[in-house]
Amino acid sequence: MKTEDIKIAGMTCSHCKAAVEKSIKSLTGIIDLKILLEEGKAQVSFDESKVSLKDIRASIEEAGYAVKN
Ligand SMILES: [Cu+2]
Repeated sequence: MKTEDIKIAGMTCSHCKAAVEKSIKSLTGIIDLKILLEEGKAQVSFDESKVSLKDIRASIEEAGYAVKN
């Protein structure tokens, strides 16, 4: 298992938070997810054999938000 902090631009309200959450959680292999709205980041724990950081970044972008790292 790996845990990464991903910085996300453009999340301004609970709706944004929910959209990002839903998108990341739709991936297989996500073990734990915390979205910190005020800090503009997501703390994601995932199974590296099932999903990559690249996939997670892509899912955030699909939800309409930019990944900063
Ligand atoms: Cu919003």
